[in-house]
Amino acid sequence: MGAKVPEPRQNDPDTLARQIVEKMTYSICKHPEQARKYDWLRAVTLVVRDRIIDRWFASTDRIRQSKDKRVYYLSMEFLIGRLLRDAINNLQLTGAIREALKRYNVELDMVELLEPDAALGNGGLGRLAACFMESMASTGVPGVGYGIRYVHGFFRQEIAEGAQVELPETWLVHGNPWEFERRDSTYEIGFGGKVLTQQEPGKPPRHVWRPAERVLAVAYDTPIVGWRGEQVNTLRLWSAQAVDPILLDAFNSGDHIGALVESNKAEAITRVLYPADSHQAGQELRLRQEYFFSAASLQDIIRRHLGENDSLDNLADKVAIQLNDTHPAVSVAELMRLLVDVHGYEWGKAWEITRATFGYTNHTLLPEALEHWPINLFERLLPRQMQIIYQINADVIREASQKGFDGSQISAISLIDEGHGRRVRMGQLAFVGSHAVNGVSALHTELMKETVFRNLHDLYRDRIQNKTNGVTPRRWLMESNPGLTGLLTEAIGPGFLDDVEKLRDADPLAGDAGFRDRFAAVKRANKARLADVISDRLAITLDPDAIFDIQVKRIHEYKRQFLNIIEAIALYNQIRAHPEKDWTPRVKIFAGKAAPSYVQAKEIIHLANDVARVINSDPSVRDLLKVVFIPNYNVSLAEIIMPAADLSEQISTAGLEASGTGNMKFALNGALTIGTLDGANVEMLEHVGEDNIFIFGLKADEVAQRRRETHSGRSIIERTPLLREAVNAISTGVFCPESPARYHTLVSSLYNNDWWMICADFEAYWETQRHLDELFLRQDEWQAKAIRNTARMGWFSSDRSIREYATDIWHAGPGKRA
Ligand code: 26W
Repeated sequence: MGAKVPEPRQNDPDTLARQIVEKMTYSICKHPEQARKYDWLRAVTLVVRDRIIDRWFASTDRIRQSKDKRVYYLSMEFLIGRLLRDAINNLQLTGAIREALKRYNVELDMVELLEPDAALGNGGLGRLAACFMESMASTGVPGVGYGIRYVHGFFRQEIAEGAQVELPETWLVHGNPWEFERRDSTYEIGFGGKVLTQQEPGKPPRHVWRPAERVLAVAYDTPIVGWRGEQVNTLRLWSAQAVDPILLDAFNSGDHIGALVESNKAEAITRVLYPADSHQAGQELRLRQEYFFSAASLQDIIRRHLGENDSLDNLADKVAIQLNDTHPAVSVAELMRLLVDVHGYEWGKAWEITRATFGYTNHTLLPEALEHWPINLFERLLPRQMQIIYQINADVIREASQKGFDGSQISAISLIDEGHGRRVRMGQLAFVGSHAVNGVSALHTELMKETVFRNLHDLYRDRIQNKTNGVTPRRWLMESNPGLTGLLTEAIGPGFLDDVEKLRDADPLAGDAGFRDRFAAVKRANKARLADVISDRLAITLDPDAIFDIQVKRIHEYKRQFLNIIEAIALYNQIRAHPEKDWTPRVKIFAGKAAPSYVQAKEIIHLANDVARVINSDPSVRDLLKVVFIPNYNVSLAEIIMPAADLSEQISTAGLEASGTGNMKFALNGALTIGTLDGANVEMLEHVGEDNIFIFGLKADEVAQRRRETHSGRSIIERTPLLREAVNAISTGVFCPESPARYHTLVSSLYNNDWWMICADFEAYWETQRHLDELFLRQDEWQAKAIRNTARMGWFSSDRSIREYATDIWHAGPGKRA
């Protein structure tokens, strides 16, 4: 029976003000006069939440009654950030709540900033999942996100004497008003034990897994509000709990600590997010996390399906499951186990259902980031799933040999890597278990076909397709840049709020001097806002009229923050050597976290801070150059940074950045891009046009070629004075006189193999930067290009990405009603 849809609540400031005070009184138990700022946050959140709940019920009912196909997005990470502003914006309550709070002398912006970030992700992959959740709700796709409710999200970064220090993150300490615990959606998850095989004559053997350990998965639901509140979807995160919270026998015999061992072990599964996005951790706990959330999600999906359907025969008609990288890939084996062992399906039929249900998105080609698990660990933890993987593998290998694949091709296809102490290859498992496999930009998808999945692509020619990433324009334009949103609304009308591709209407305004001035004024205000944040946090004063040249993202060698720092040093040297020249004032801003175990990445952070200290305190620079490293980069900081950039650094070694999404956020907010032909930069070039983006350096095939030729940086350093002087300055301790050998390893990597092509690309990068210096002095031209970037970035909305997934992979969503 459908719940009655409640009367819409009044959204005028009077009603909102009254309700906020009501919450303050009866839910928080404070008199408004005694209320502290966190009480206001809570009261406003509760008022907004009530409105969301009404719509959430309505959406859930509508989807259930329509019997439409549902989409389940399985992801180890959801980097959602704050939710209040997103909810208020999408419900279009911003003005009314601001007004309501003013009556109590409270600023909405202040209140919004008190909310902790939900940092349940590392970087690109997790943030993409968050944009996709918002876009599914906004485009009317009935989507549920499944993930892990980490008690500690991504670590907090501090910089102490220039170096990264990791501190635990504790987003849940003050409670989380956005989540609802669902005790009635609790499942048992098994680990270890053995597999019993029952053989009846004339029948295939039956397998029963008897796990040695059991853990409970408890659901926590968070509403995800779509644009204009028309649909509210669910993000369901799993939390681990012990089946027996206290071992009574142990407790009664006086072993009070021992009585808690089991619950500690169980709860450890969802305690902390692994902070590495480039190296496989390879730890047992990580595999436990992966299986835990996959198995819980599948049980939940099947239970819901069987509540509405007679059998699992039509699972793939009603359910699409997207695997966000290989982290949930064990789901392929688990669904096979559920279908065959638990629901009695014949193997071939089960495989057909499984493949038709899953889709797999690949987000990286870096060999060190591809997941593979030692067979003995896998077998010990998941014995039945291991048997199933062997059987899937046998089928795949048989098919390949029948099609004439040779030994080396078959060993590349195999789900088992025989080379490195026998391992399960999760990429191969996800690939063969899915009907569609996608890359996240056009270039990345082509490289997938040529590299990691070359042989599987030969075997299954139609399986790989491209789905270029996108970002949600609600968070990354409307909410983070209200100034620009207001200006655009005045200039081209509000149509772009519903269809961001209508930003195109602003394109001709690049030729309108008045509009250029207003566009520049918005940018300047955003730069001043960022300068204030930097002044508060770091006591560094910035000139908002300098070029704000920004690189914010995870710190990784392939992303080449090191190249950017070397260029800063070369510029520093030139400014001092040629004080007579007309240098364009520039501020180089960095932010990002390094994986705690990634030594080189941490050295790069240290170097950025060392260089900043020396340059910023050198009077001979006369403020023509400043270098800033902002600690603790996260979603909320990104919301302040993206609108404040003149220049966006997207300078990865070509062929290595799968897509990038920061590149899109910057350009949407009117930054010009300096970048390589990598990831989605390639498509950004096609959309904004070559006059409006600044591409330099080796292309992906040239990088691959040079690597085959054992290219070295030494000869380039020796013949390039600018580079040589900069590198010498680092290696002689100019930036760290207290410890001159600090960057020895970093520098020798340049001389030896220059694996990341920093030396190879230095000159092209330097020249492009100097060209940009000149361009910035011609503000009319610069602003015209910036406007064209904003106007032409509409295609990079995650609404477009989601519509493509819905049409080509999921066969679900509006227009695809079953
Ligand atoms: C197993 C350790 C591990 C953890 C996370 C390996 C790899 C990952 C992620 C796949 C890394 C990641 O976030 N990749 C990024 O995904 C973004 C969204 O598609 C892309 O825009 C980035 O280019 C890509 O680096």
